[in-house]
Amino acid sequence: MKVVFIVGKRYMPREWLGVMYLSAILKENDFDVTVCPTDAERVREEVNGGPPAVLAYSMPTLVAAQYLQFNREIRGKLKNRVWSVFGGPHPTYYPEMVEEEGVDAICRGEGEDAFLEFMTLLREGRSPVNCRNWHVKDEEGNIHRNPLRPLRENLDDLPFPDRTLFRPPHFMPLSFMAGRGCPYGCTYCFNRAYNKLYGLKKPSLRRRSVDSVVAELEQLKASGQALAFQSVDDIFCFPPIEWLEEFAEKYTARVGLPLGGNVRANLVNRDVARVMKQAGFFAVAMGVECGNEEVRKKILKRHMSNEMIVNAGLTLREAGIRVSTYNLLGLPGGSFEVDLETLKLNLAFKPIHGIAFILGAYKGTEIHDIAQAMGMLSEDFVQEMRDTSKEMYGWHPHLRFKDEREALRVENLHKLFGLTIGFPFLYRFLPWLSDRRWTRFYGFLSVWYFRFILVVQILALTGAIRRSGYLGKYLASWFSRNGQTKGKIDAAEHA
Ligand code: B12
Ligand code: SF4
Repeated sequence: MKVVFIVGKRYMPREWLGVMYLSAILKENDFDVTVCPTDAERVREEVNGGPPAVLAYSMPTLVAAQYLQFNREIRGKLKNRVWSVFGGPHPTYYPEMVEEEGVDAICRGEGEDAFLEFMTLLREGRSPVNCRNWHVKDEEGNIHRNPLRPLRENLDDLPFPDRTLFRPPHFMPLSFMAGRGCPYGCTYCFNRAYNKLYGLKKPSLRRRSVDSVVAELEQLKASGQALAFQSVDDIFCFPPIEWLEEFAEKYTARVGLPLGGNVRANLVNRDVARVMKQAGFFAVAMGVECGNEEVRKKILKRHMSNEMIVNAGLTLREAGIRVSTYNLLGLPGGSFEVDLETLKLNLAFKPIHGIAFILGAYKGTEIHDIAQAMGMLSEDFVQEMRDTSKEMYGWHPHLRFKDEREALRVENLHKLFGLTIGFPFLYRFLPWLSDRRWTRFYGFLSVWYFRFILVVQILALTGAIRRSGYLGKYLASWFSRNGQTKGKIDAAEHA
C-alpha cells in the first residue's frame, strides 16, 4: 500500500524530519513511500488508477488551512480509494480537526509506531479504528478517539531518517536531531502541552546515544550529501557535559564538519562553550525572548536573569561561536517599552542577528490563557485560530493592545529589530521611527536585510567548511557525481 506524503510546494526545499523518520520506518517494513508537493497533477500521477493509497500530511498549525483545502480538492479528483491522514503539531494539539471534511484520521504525538501499526492494519485489510494515538472516522462518520501509546524510550532503535525524500539546497546544512523533548515549561511553547498530553510528571529529554548520532552524520558525510549539519533539537547543550564531551571527541574524529544548533542561556558556561566549539559548532541560536526580567519570569516563565543572558552571549562569542537570537514582541503584560528593552538586551552582547516574532498566542499554550485572562485575545485572533485561514504567525500583532498606536509601534519595531542589531545607532531613533505609518517600507527593508545576513552566514559557513578541509573534496565529488549522472543521461538519450 502506497503512502504519499504531501508537503506544501514552497516548503519542499526544507527537510521535514518528522516525515523522514516516518518514511524510514515504513520503508523498513516494505511500504512504498513517496513525497509530493501540493500540486494536484503530481498527486494524480502518483496515485490515480493504482491500488488504495494513503495521503499523509505532516502539519504545523501554520499550514493547516492550506493542507485541508488541498486535501478536499484532490480527493474530488482521484478515482481510487484514498485515506487522508494527518499528524504533527496541529492534529496533536487540535484533535478536533478530525471532524473536518475530508479528514479520515489524525495521529497525536509521536508517530513512528502509531503510523506503522495503522498502515499494517490497512495492509492486512483490518480496521484501524482502535489504533492507539489515532482519532479515526469510520464509514458511518463516527469518530473513534484512542489513547496514546507510551513514548519510545530508546530513540537509538529508530532507523535513521529517510534522506531520499527532500533535496535541500547545497549550501544548507542538513538537519538532524539528537534527542526529543524539553523539560522546561515556557508558556508560549508547545512542549509544556506535549508533556501534559503524555502525563509526564517529570518531563525529561530523551537523548540518543552519541554513537547513534555520530553514525548517522558519518553516514551522511560518506554519501557526499553534506557540507555542514544543523541540529534542530530544541536545545543541544543539555547537561550532562559528559555527553557533549563524548560527542565532541567522536564527532571531530569521524565527521568534523561545521555544526549549528540551539542553546539556552542558563545552560551555557565557559566549559559548555569550549566543548561546543571543539565539536565544531560554528553558529548557535539562543532565545532571549524578552529583555524585561519581570515579564520574562512571570509571563513567559523563563527563569533566568538578564546578566545570565548577556554572559551566555558573550561567552559563546569569546569561544568563537556566532550567536543569533530569538525574540518575542507584543507580549501580554508587555508594552512597546518592554520590547525596546528586549532589543537593548541583545545589543549588550551583539549577536550576529536577532530574529523577532510578534507573539501568536496559540490555543493550547499557557500564554493563550494568560492573554485571554488579560482580555487581550481579539475576536479576530479567536476567529483566525478557529478557521486557520491565514498565515498569521509572527508578522502582524494578534493580541488586543491598549490602543492602535501601541499595535503600530510593536509592528514597526518588529520590522526594525534585526536591522537595529546590525546598525545599533538606529536604537535611539526607534521611538520616532516606530510611530510612523511606514510599516510596508520597514517590512521591505527587514526582508532584504535578512537576505543579506543569510548571505553573510553562508559565506562564514563556507569559510568554516574550507577550514575543516572538506570543501575541495566535496566539490570534487559533486562534479564527478554530476559528470556521471550527465554521462548516464547522454547514454540513455543515445540508446
Ligand atoms: C525545525 C523546526 C522548524 C523549522 C522547519 C519546520 C519543520 N517542521 O521541520 C522552521 C525553522 C522552518 C520552523 C518554522 C516554524 N515553526 Co517550527 N519547529 C521546528 C522544531 C524545532 C523541530 C521540528 C522537527 O523536525 N521535529 C522532529 C520530528 C521528529 O518531530 P515532528 O515533526 O513533530 O514529527 C513527529 C510527530 O509529530 C508525528 N508526525 C508528524 N507528521 C506526521 C504525519 C503523519 C501522517 C503522522 C501519522 C504522524 C506525524 O510523527 C513524527 C515522528 O515521531 C519543532 C519543535 C519540535 N521539537 O518538534 C518546532 C515547531 C514544530 N515549530 C513551531 C512553530 C510555531 C513554528 C513557526 C510557526 C514559527 C513562526 N513563528 O514562524 C514556523 C512555521 C513554519 C511552517 N511552515 O511550518 C511549533 C509548532 C506549533 C504548532 N501548533 O504548529 C513547534 C512544535 C515548536 C514548539 N514547541 O512550539 N520550525
Ligand atoms: S526552552 Fe525552548 S523548547 Fe523548551 S519549553 Fe522553553 S521554548 Fe520550548
